[in-house]
Amino acid sequence: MAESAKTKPRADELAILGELEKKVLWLASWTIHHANHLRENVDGVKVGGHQASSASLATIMTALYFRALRPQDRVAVKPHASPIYHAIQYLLGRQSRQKLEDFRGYKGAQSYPSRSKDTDDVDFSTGSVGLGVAQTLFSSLVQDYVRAHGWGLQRPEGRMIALVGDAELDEGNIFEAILEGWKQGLRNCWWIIDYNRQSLDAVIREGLWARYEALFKAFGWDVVILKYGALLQQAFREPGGERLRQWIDNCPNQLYSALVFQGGAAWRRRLLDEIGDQGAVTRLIETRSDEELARLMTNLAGHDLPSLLEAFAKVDHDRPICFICYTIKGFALPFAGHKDNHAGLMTPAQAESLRAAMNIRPGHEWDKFEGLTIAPAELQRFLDRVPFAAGPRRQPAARIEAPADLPVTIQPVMSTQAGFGALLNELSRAKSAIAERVVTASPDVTVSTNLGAWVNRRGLFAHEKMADTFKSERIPSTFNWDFSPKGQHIELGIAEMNLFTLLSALGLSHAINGERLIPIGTLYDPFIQRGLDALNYACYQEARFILVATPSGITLAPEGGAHQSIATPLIGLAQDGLAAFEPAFVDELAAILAFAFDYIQRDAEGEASERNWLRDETGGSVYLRLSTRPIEQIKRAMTPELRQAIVDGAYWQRPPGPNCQVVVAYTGAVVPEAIQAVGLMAEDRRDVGLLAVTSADRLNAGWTAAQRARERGLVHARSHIEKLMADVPSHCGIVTVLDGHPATLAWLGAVHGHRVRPLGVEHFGQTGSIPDLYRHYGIDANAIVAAAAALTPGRPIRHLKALP
Ligand SMILES: Cc1ncc(C[n+]2csc(CCOP(=O)(O)OP(=O)(O)O)c2C)c(N)n1
Ligand SMILES: [Mg+2]
Repeated sequence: MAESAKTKPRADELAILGELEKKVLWLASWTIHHANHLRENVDGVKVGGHQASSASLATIMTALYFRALRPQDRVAVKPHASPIYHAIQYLLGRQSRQKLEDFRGYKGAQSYPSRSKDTDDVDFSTGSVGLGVAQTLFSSLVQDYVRAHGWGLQRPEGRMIALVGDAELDEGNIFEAILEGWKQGLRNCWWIIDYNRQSLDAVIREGLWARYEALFKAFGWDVVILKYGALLQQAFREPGGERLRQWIDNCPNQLYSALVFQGGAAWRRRLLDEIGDQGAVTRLIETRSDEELARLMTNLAGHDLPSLLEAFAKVDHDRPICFICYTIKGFALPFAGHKDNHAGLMTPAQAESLRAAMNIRPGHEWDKFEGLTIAPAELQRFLDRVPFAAGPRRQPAARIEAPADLPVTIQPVMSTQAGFGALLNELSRAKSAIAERVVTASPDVTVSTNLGAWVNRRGLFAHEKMADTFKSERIPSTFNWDFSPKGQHIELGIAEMNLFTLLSALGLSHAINGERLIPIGTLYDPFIQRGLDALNYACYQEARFILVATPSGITLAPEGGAHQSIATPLIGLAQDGLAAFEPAFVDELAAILAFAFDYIQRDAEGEASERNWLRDETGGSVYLRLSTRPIEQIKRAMTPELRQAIVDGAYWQRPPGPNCQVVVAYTGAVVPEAIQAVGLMAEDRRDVGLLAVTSADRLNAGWTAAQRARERGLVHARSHIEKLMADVPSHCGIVTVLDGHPATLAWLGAVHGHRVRPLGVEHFGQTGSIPDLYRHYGIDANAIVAAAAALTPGRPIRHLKALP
C-alpha cells in the first residue's frame, strides 16, 4: 500500500479523496459549530481560531493523511487545525463521535492536538506555536541516532512532518532549530507551510515566501513552492492566461484576501477594471460565471488535491523539504479571506447554508458518509486501506534495567556538579544496558557542566566520523572531541530551546522508534528559563529525560547578577511531569540518579502509592539542580531507608528531640551554613532539628495528594513530610533555607501548623564571594540563627552577630 502513494492517483481514487476532503471540512466545521452553539452547557465563551485555520489546512491534511503518509511517518499538526485532525481520525475509526461532540469540553477532543490528553494518537502536542515544528526536526535527528546505533533497523525510516502556519514562522525557536539541523545533517523532515498569508490579527507582509525560500535553501533544504492549482494552471495556458498570471502574481496579499472574501462579482469588477481592456484576457474572464470565476481565482495549490498529491508523491529522497503551499484562510467558508476571520464562527444561518451545500440532512451531521455521492461501502473500503492507519502509532519498548546503586568515589570535599561528572565517568566505563542507552546533550556547556569525562570515553555523535585534529596533531588537550555514528553525546549550539526540544524528541524515542533512550541534558540552571516553554511542552507530551542544571543560585557568586538562578526551584516545584531534586551531598545525588534511570521509564497508569502519596508508577522526567560549591561530605553508609527517604524528598540529619524549639530545614548547597547554624544554637535552644530536603517538589506533591485522599475519606493517608514532621512539637519554629526563592520551602509550616521563617534569595544577585553574597541575601549561618532567635522565645543566642 505504501508503494501506491508513489504513483499518481487514479481518477476513482482522486474522486474519493475529493469526497473525503469535503467531509473532513464539514466534520471539522460542524465540530466547532456544535461546540460553540449547540452543545448543552455552552457557557457563553465562544472561542474561535479554529474554524478559519482549519479550513486553510483541510485539503493538505486530506492529501497527507489519506494518501501520502506512511505508518512510520510522524506529524506535528498546526494547533488550530486540531478539528481537522480529529475529523480525519474519526473517519479512520480512531476517534469517537462523543469526543468530537465534546470538542473543547470536559474530556472531549482537545482544542490543540495533545499527545497526552487526546485519545486518537496525536504524534506531537502542539499549541504553543513553533514548538511542534522544531520537534519534528529533532525527531528526525533522534531517528538517525537510534538507527546509527544499530537499533530499530527492522522498521522503515519515517518522515517527520510539520504542518506550519505562516505566522508561526515568526517564532525564533524554528530558526534556531533550522541552524542546528543543518549542523547535524538533517534528513527525512518535511515542513509544509500553510501559506494563507494571514496571522491571527492581520494579513502578513508581501513576499515572505521569497525570504523563506532563500532561508531554507541556505540551510540545505529543498524548497517546493505550490502556488497555483490545476484550474488556474489550465487557465494560464488559455489565450490571455499569461496576463492573468501576471495580475495574480502582482496582486497584493491584502487585495487578494479582500476579493476572496467578496466573491465572484468583485473578482470580475476588479479584473475587468485592471486588465479587462487587453483582448484575450477579457474573454477568459467573461466566459466564466461569477461562481466559476471565484472558483478559478481561489484555486490555489494548497486547495488542489491533484497538485498536492503529486508534489508529495514525487519526493524520492531524504533531504529536508520545505513546501510553501498557497492557501486561503477560511477556504470554502463564508469568511474566507477576511482579515478578521481568525476568531470567525459561522452564524446558525451560515451553518445551515454550509449544510445545504454539503447535502447533510438535519440529524445526520455526524454520519460519516452523509451527503457524499460515492457509495459508503466503497468509501469505507478506501478508508480501511489507508496506509497511515495501518498498525499502532505508539511502539512498545522494553524497559532498560536500571541499577539500584551507582558506583562513585566520593572525595572528602566535593560539589554535586563534580559528583555528577564522577558518576557519569564511572558509567562511561560500564558495559551495562543503561550505559549503552544513555545519550547526553548539552548546548555548548558540555565541559563546564562536567560531562567531559563521559564524552571522552563515549564520543560525540555525528553521521560521519570526524577525528579530533588536536589529537592527531598531538596537541595536549583534556578533551577528546571525536565524532562518530556511535558517539553518545549530542553537542548542540548554544540555543537552550534546542536542548529542550531535543530532549523532548529523545525522550519520546521509545514510543516513536520503539527504542528506549536514557537522555541526559545539561545546562546552566539560570538558562532553564530561556527554554522553559519547550521544557513545558516536553513534559506535557510525556517525553522522558533527565535534566541536569548546574551551576545554580547565588552560590555561583562571582558570576553575578542574572547568571544566578532564583526562580528555578519554584519551576521545579510547579512543573508538571518533572520531579525536581536538589541534593546537597554526592551520595544523595547517586541515589537520586539511580532512581531517575528507572523513574523516567515508568508509565503505568495508577493511583498514588499509599507510602508517599506520589504517583511514582506513572513516572516522569527528572530535574537535578546542582552546584559547583565544594561541600564537606558526610561519611555514612547508604542504607535502603536513607536511600528511600532521599528519593521521597527529605530525611532528618538531626532528628528533633521531644522539646525541640527550632528546626532548620535546608536544601542544597547551603548545607554548611545550616549545619553551622544548628551548632551555634545548640547551647541556647533545646533539641534543634536539622531537616535535609532533597526534593521540595516531591514533598509538596505527596502532601497535597495525601490531603486530597483524606478529604475523600482515606483518613489514614499520610505523606512523607507529614510523617517526618509528626513529632515536631507545635510550639517549634521552622527556619527554612535554600539558595533559591524562599517560597520553595515556606509551605513546610502549613503541614502541621508550625511558624516558619523562610530564608532564600528574592532579588537579583551581584558579584562577590559566597560568604559575601550569603551574608548579603541572608542565607548564611548568622541569618539562620537570627531567624531562629526571632521565631522562638528563649534566651538570646550567644553566637548571634548583628545582621548587616
Ligand atoms: C507561542 C504562542 N504565541 C501565541 C499564540 C496565539 N496564536 C495562536 S495561532 C496564532 C497565529 C496563527 O497564524 P498562523 O500560524 O499563520 O495560522 P493561521 O491562523 O493562518 O491558520 C497565534 C498568534 C500561540 N498559540 N502560541
Ligand atoms: Mg496563516
